[in-house]
Amino acid sequence: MSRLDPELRERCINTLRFLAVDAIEKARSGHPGMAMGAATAAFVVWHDFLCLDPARPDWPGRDRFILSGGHASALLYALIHSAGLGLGIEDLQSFRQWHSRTPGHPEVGLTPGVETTSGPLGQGFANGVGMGLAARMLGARLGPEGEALCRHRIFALVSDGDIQEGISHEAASLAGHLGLGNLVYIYDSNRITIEGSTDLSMSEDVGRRFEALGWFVQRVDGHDADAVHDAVARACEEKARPSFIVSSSHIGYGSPKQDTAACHGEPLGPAAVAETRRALGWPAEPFFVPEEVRAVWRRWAERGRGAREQWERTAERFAASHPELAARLLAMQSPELPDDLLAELVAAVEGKAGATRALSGKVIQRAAELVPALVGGSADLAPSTKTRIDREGDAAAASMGGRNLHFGVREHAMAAIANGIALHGPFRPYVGTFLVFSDYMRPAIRLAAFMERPVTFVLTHDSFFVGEDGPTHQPVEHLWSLRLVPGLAVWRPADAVEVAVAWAAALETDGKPHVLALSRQELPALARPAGFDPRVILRGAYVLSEVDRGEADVTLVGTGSEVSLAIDAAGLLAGRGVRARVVSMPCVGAFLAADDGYRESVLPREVPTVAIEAGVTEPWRSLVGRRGLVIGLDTFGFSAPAETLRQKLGFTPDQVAARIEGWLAAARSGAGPT
Ligand SMILES: Cc1ncc(C[n+]2csc(CCOP(=O)(O)OP(=O)(O)O)c2C)c(N)n1
Ligand SMILES: [Mg+2]
Repeated sequence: MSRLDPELRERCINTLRFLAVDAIEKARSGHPGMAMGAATAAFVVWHDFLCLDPARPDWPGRDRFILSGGHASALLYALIHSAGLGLGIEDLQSFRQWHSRTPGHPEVGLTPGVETTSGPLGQGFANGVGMGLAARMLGARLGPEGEALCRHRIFALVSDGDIQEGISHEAASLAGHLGLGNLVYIYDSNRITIEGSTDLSMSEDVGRRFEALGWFVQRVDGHDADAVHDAVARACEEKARPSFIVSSSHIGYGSPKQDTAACHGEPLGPAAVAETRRALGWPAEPFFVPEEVRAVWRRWAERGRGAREQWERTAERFAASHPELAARLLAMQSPELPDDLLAELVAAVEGKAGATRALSGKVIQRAAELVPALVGGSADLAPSTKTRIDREGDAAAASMGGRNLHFGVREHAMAAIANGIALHGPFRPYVGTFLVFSDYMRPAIRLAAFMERPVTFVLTHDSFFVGEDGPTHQPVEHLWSLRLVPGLAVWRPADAVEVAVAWAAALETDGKPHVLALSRQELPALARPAGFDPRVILRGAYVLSEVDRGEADVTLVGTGSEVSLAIDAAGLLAGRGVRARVVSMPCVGAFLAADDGYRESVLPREVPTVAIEAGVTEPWRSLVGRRGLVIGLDTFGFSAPAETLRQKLGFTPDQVAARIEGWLAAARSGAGPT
């Protein structure tokens, strides 16, 4: 914590401002307004408080800084450059260009010093809550001495848009409830958004709202660096509540466009830039960094290095005095899993029939024993999603040692908080709700995929077989809609063995989120050939029952609850002289990624193919071909008992067999598909 001489400090702040402005001018694209208005607060947070070691940007004890209003990325890149975290001037000069490390919005993994991918407003806010939660949970596991290793803070700079988005309300409510005193959020309240003044759409007192949510709230002039410093210092002192600093600022500070939406999202233009330089007394040379400013940041980096070294000494002492706890910490930090994880999980449930949600619940118990980093919870649905770790307690304000999280009915925030937990490490989070409500989490699921974070989304009640709750609770388009997200593995297991393999895939794959779509209704345990290797399931699809090559009339592909239906229909077809192979396809994406030879062995081109899944049909065309048959549901569902729906919607073995028979006959007569 060290305050600079005011004149030098102003030069540091203006350096950030103009680096951002110049990057945006050169790119002819970007958002100068917030970058200029929030530069003071951002500088004070970084220089006076943020503890980082530029030589070790992944040091686990570092403070985290989140720019939730990711559109102000130029400001973050200017900070990262100044702080020596690994961006050169040439990176700032290629802002927003092809393959640059300075993309339009910050992307974690691409740019050193970027802690999360932000831009979809509100997400970064909620990620920070997940990071704060992870730090507290880790601290609680290390005992009073080890806890000192987890005292880092989560700083976030959030904008009007972040504050307006509902996800921030959810996340703030949970953070207040949990008393996450390690959060220090600065709200850049410039009262301008894209369409103009926030008066157009918002009239509440945001500070009072956060007070009501249990936050420690302060209000400052965001251009008074001393006031910002004092507020952040008080926020850092506050241990029991998250902190929220309403920092009133002027968007586009110092420019002729100050206080107007005109400077929100486009370059100022050369004339306005020149005028701003005159107004703030800044030299004309673009990308100018005064030597004394560089020296300030060098001293800052030294402080960070010292702090990191001290942390490492503490960690060593801790390891010596508490080898067991330290070993536990280490076990969590290295993503090492037991070699036989998959076999262990399979053994936990093999041969059992049941709803796949319930089988998943059993797998979770075993996984929790084998993977200490596994933590999870649901949006108030654990009794339905079966996501509770039975022998473990809760993570709550009073004690963060438990492994069960209660997110409340807050799916948006839950998913983004899980992303934050995964970003922070060392935990492997999972979250649960009904598949139909994945829509409430979709932005965060998408970001988990984009950020390549191993979050597991346990989504139960995966079809119209939900029954009486009716169409509002019956997913139809959701499976395919999730399969369309690049980099997201969507599993819909059919029985106990597939559930176990899906969980193993989720836990064994480090850089990928997984969806497990699970049934509410009971399903039988599938019969498999003797010597069947469950690892085959990892290929996404496999043959469950074969017919001699050249003899097959049709291949039936099922997923989840429709695999046993396919088997029953195949049995009926056999009685009518139709030889059907049956394929289970729990993960379409994994199957599509398999080699051609394997795919051909599972779905031979010359055999007509039928896909059966209780959901929309059209996307299955990519697998069954234009002339293939898809048995699914292209309307919303209905409120009625599941068995009635099975009949009415054509999902009995009889109905399925009859449709396939008719379709094959039509094909033979030339009237239909071949
Ligand atoms: C979820 C989401 N909706 C919309 C946008 C598009 N958008 C970018 S910035 C912004 C609002 C700008 O207001 P504010 O957050 O106050 O930023 P400032 O104008 O002060 O820079 C919007 C609507 C977005 N990035 N994310
Ligand atoms: Mg604003």
